[in-house]
Amino acid sequence: MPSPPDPGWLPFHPSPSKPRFSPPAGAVDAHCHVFGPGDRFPYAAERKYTPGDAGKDALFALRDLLGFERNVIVQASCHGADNRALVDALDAAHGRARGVATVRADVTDQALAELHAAGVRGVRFNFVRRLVDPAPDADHRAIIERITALGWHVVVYFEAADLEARWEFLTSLPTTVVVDHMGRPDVSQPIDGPGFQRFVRLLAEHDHIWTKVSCPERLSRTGPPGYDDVTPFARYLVARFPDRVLWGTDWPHPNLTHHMPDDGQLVDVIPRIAPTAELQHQLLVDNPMRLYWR
Ligand code: 0GY
Repeated sequence: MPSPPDPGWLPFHPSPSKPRFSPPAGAVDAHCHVFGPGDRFPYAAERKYTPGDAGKDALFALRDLLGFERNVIVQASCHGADNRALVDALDAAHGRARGVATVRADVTDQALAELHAAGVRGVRFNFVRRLVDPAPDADHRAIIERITALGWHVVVYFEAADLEARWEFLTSLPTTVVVDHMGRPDVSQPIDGPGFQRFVRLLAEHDHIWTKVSCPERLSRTGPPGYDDVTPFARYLVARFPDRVLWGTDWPHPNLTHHMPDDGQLVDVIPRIAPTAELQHQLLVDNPMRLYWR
């Protein structure tokens, strides 16, 4: 029997609006997930939350509604290192999706080759303790040794408070490193304050480090529809690092407790953080294509 979602779990928006902003042809939603369905792809025993199912068909319908052409599907912690739901979605996307997997240090070469054939182009290291018990860095380094030959990169998720402790690790990696959700800044603090500027320095001094200017719904205190307190942070990063930023919906938005975003409204934030057609094209097409469809 699949487990029911956690009490109070917020399901994804049942009828997102059609955005007013039309993404450029070939746009990529570079951060989204698939969950289950749990009766076919059971959630991991070591998971810290049980989501409601959010399968590939709903994801692809959302992609089409929002005017995107491609997805990058990121393995979420609730599936642990069992990437079967991810691979199933990649297969069904017929080349219109790539994946970021979670693997353990003892993953076999054959398993990596199969993930690559399915469309996986990176691994995710999650350091958020609410979501996982982080693996030791020795494990991360062992995984990196295995994936560099495949041309993969690393996606990392951490809280702003952990940046200092992770600095040496992140800056020493030989691959491209993509930091999820702008390193989760405290947006009640000023942009030119020490917290956010430490993150800016990480990118300014290390051009192998990229970031996703995603997830205003997780970071905002002012909330929808405009997420006005988050947009200046994202706009700053897009202006400063236009060739190292990615954007994603974060559908189906796990672990939100206050509101569930309308994904159409999230897309309408894009022209406010990337105000010119050129910046929009870099953010939504050129950068993700360079990283995932080479
Ligand atoms: C996200 C954010 C979250 C969850 C996960 O792997 C995950 O379970 O990343 C979160 O709860 O902040 O990017 O989906």
